[in-house]
Amino acid sequence: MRWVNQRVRGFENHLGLSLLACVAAKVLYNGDQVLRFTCEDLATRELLRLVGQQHQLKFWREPERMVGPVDMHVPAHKVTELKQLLQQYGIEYDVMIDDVQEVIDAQVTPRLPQLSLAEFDYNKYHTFQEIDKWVTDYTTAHKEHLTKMKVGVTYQNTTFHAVKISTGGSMKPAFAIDCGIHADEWIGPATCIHVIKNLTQHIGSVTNVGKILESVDFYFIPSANPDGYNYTWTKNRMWRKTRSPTSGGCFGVDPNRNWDINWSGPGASSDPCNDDYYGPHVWSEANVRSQRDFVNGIPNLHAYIDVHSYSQLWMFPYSYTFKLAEDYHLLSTIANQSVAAIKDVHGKVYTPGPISKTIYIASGSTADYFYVHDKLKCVFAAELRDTGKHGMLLPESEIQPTAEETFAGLMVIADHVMNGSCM
Ligand code: 0X9
Ligand code: ZN
Repeated sequence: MRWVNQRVRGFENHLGLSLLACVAAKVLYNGDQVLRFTCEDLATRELLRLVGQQHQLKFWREPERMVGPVDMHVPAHKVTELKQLLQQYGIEYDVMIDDVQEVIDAQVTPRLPQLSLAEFDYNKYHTFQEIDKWVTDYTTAHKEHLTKMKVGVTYQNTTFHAVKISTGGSMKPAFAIDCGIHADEWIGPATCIHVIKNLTQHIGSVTNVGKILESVDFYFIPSANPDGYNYTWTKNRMWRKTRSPTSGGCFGVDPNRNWDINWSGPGASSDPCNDDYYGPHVWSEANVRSQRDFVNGIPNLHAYIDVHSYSQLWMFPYSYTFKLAEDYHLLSTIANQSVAAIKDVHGKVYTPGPISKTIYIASGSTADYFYVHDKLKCVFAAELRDTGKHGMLLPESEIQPTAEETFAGLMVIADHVMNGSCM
């Protein structure tokens, strides 16, 4: 389970919204550290879970995960005490990030707003305003093949958009991709933008991607949680959820726990202050409803991928249960081919497998909804770079290589859509 950001919660509870707007302070992470635990035994993991719960710490990689290390975010004022405690228990760790705020500050190099195509630097992270303007300008510049489509509105009444790429014709199979449903996973939107550009540049080319574009329509939602994403730019870089007010003074619902597939089941939290909060009711989040309706309206949809970070995983349903998907063999074959294609680009190793067994059980998630409700055969959920050196705070220099390898992984899925395996 994820955490409750104690400082943010206290801050918002006690000051109230109006005053909060006046002070407009940013949450700072000076001196906070991320500790990595590599031991894989269950007893240590359980102990870490309890320590985290007791001290209300956020895990960047949770002890509940099926495989891999545990990464724990320790606020500056708890670093000394916690390290002493770990020493007492004899639990070894490495300091993965020495000062979280330093890494946050290093992620965005100072620059002017980029609100035109001429100004847009693809190797930077962008605000929602810049992303949405890019969507408008880029689709206009390539209007023969690209269309800007309204997905819907958010709780804060922000309209967000999708990009459709089509070389024409009708009843082509479609492949839909969303990025950025979790606000703090900045590499998602940046990757979606790169992939749209890369695909557009391949239109008409005598390559396999050119061929795919002749027979498959693509739909991208580059920034699926604009309220939360805006908040990561203005107030709290580590914000994950939406921004709707909930009971108890905490804000936001995990938009990847709010879908009508085993909603409120295992791997989701009933605590409105928890990062995995499933919401006051199913479909409580406006952006999630918008995404559902938009995707359900895509004609002839054959494949879907929900793009997250970090951990380098290429997964598929189920997420809410350990039960194997009915299309396990197909999904596993495609995922294996995707990770091989990804590795060929920059040598990065991504792990394929069912979501529940590769990461953890999560109920009410995007991927399961489209797999079960829309009966799509080819549904995936990816976790992009890295494996924890920077985590969510991936440097700008890694945007392009991450996008390139993701492109290769996505083209494997698109190839299967083209060849009819996902029908
Ligand atoms: O917990 C999540 O929602 C995902 N991991 S993350 O670190 N990005 O938060 C895992 C769930 C995978 N995605 C879907 N089930 N769609
Ligand atoms: Zn995520």
